[in-house]
Amino acid sequence: MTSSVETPVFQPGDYKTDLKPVWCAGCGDFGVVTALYRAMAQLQIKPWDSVVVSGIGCSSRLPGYVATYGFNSVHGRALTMATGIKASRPELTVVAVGGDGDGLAIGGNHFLHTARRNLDILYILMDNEIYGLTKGQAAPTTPAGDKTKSTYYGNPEPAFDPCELAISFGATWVARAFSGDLKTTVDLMVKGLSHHGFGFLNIMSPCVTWRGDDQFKTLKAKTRAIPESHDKTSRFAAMAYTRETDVLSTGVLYEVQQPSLIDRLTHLQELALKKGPAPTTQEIFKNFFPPF
Ligand SMILES: Cc1ncc(C[n+]2csc(CCOP(=O)(O)OP(=O)(O)O)c2C)c(N)n1
Ligand code: SF4
Ligand SMILES: [Mg+2]
Repeated sequence: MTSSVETPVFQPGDYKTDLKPVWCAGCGDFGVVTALYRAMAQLQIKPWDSVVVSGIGCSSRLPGYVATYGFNSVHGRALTMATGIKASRPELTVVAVGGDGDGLAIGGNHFLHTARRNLDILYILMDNEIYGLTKGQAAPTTPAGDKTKSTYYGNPEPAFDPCELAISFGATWVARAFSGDLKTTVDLMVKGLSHHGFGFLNIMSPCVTWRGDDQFKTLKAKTRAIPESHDKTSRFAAMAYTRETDVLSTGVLYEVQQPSLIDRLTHLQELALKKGPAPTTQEIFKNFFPPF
């Protein structure tokens, strides 16, 4: 007899909501949400024990399509919401999602600080190199020289690589995918969801409306798997993959084990408890500040 433990309870379709995505036909974000259903089913994540949170943008609509708890919050604040949720309910699986504009422009500051805190959150960035929802303005990942709705004569600003930023600021798991390659995207989501600490998955996800069909074709032609021989624990080796121009290397760039913020806070709490009750405000003032 097969025990119920061996039988998967959740199928990918169980994570779908009744909402029909309003994304344009051919939008890369369809691949991202499909991959998330499959990854969650592979890990048998309980919908009632997980939260998917976002900011604002086409990509940020994703929580509405996933049958977990979810929150489509304020522009650029996906990670602040995720931080609050994880800090107050560490037992939950917390996934933050959104676009390059949301996470790297208005939300850039929060990206850095969430990475350095190493909270146990998976952040999935749907990078289409444009502000899709607001009709095609240049974003921090729009290549220099590209003509967009806001850069008619070509983008004068240099782009940056989000993975480079994540590694620099202390993310402990950093990977890159292409939403047109479903198998690799699912595999990376499973790994990212299983990682302890802040995981960052940058998914190149074409915007067919504001970047045209060429973006899909170009990304597909550039995509290569990171070789097995890559030393994922080396920052130096990982950084080399963030400086590529003609190639888009997909896979895990960087992976190390570090205590998360919750681990560090728990440790401090244990230390404080060992030393007896927490000091009163008067005691703190007496010991640390000059008399007043
Ligand atoms: C405070 C604030 N500023 C600006 C906006 C307008 N706005 C909404 S989404 C967006 C950019 C979306 O781009 P991105 O995050 O890349 O998502 P995409 O639509 O490309 O998936 C902007 C500027 C807003 N909603 N709130
Ligand atoms: S505008 Fe672009 S990012 Fe937005 S739904 Fe359409 S294809 Fe996707
Ligand atoms: Mg975008």
